Amino acid sequence: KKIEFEGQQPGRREADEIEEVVDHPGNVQHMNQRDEKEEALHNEEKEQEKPKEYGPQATLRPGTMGNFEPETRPKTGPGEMGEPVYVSMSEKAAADRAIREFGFNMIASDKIAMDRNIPDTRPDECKYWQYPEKLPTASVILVFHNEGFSTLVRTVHSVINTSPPHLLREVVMVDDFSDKEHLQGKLEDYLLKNFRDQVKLYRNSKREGLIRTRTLGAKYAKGDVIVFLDAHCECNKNWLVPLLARIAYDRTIMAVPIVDGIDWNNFRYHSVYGSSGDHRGIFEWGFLYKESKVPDKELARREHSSEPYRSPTHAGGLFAMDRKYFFELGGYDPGMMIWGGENFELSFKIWQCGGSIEWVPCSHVGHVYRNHMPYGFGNIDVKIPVVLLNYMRVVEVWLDDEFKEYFYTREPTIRGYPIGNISEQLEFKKKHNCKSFKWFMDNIAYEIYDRFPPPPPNKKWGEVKKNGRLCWDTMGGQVGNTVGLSMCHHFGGNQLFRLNTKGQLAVGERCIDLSGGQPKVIFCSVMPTGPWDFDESTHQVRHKTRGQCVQADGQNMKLVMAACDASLGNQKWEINEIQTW
Ligand code: LR7
Ligand code: MN
Repeated sequence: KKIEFEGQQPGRREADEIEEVVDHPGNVQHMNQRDEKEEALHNEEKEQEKPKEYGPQATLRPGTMGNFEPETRPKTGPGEMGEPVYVSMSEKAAADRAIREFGFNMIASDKIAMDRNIPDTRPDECKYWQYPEKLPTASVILVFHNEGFSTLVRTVHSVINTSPPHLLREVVMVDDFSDKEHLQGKLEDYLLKNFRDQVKLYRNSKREGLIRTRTLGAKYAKGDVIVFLDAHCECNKNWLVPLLARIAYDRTIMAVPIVDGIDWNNFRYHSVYGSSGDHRGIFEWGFLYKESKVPDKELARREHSSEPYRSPTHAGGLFAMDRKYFFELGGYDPGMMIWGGENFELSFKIWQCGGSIEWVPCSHVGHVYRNHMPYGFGNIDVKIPVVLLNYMRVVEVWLDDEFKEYFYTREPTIRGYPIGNISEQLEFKKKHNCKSFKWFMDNIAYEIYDRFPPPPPNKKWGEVKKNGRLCWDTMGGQVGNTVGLSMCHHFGGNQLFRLNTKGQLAVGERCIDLSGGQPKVIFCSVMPTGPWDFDESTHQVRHKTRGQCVQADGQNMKLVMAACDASLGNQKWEINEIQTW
């Protein structure tokens, strides 16, 4: 059985979050409606920091143009100006096949020109920033595994069309052991014919995963700055220069473009948050990546809304960094595998060891969010989800003990799993006198305290079962689902319930409370939910404010609420801790 790891499939990482914001192309959570007032209060308590100026190299001069703003030649054709492209009825079957194979509708992509125009999603002000003439050169690195042809190659065209030639040293492509026919000779011929030596193609001789492959790409690169992009991106006007300008100003800045959305089905290009960005990267305690509104305190450091702002973390795929600085930090932890968590490793390392991360509103790049992750992770001998292994390495190296505990409260089944050697990482941290995670939380990622309050310890956790074989199950875990009964699978996931000392009942990052008289999946709120209680002597699960107990409706594989009666067999539950490895 394939273990579906809650929320972690790429492009789907926030799919269950859609309820919070309907029109969200990027599947990234919006949290701007949450308690702004509480946040303002919190910020007032923090001492005001001195604003750091945008940098002596850049000035805003209304009426003049920026550095690389070639005129857009209007074109007609499918997908021009980022318009959606639809397939015909007769193409539908092929489109469905492509979606299964690549996570994108390649039939739609194939209709779109390699050099299509996309709408300029930047704030207007961006046209008037003057950037320095002398900037570091960039190597743009694209790592790929079994990507579709036109989406991959369109990324290359787009990078080259939108970058000033004297600043783009090269495009470095690294094939992570793809086995698709169209990525073999056909790709080589295409690159050679269209780009000659401007694009360099390297191939791994075994599957390395995106994390190690990126480090390899950085080793091959010759530019002063490395810029990573996913292999399905389209770059917007003058995206590169504002990133390089930040690194020229301070080489320990990781500069991150604002990520626009490109639809996996019709390739519509659109901005996710509006032009000025105004969201930044954070996380919850299970390390699901989240984006939320930039705190006012951070915005107040700037003079113009088109200026960069600091962010605790980044999504992972798109950023620019001084190449030597990347290696001074040790690159990515080579013990991390295939996919996931590397964004946190690099973010924490940068912040805690003296650097910073900035999101740059004048740099916009579109990314195709997949419908699902189409590839497997190859043959690796890991008994917990690979992503969790990666998180554990990050947690064990970069978090202080109190914060580590929040992670294991959220993921209790993996405690103690052997994660391999991390002595080099710990050594690095010591040698470079890196700051504590608490410093990072208090000074950089402080909104997380309000957004995702540290979880109280678990009082009881595990499968909730009856007769040894029927288990409570959130049936996919989406908010609004009623909790039902299904055969126990012992993999945790949607059958893993946690009752904490405050009486909250949680599954993954979600909570369970009564709604319409039934136990349902809800968004955990800062307000206490439940409270629930487990009676160790009668084995009943009680909702304390309702005064009712959870009862099995075995016929219908449902849970119902009923008057508590300890003599009833269908109100007796076992809660057993499980180890998934
Ligand atoms: O084994 C692999 N080897 C690879 O070379 C698996 C993937 N890859 C390549 C792949 O072809 C692609 O070019 O690595 C790149 C990223 O893989 P995706 O596109 O499948 O990942 P994603 O976009 O779903 O996931 C996000 O999280 C990942 C966690 O490890 C990476 O950091 C991705 O770069 C990251 N993508 C973004 O940040 C895009 C924008 C925001 C979002 C969400
Ligand atoms: Mn991607």
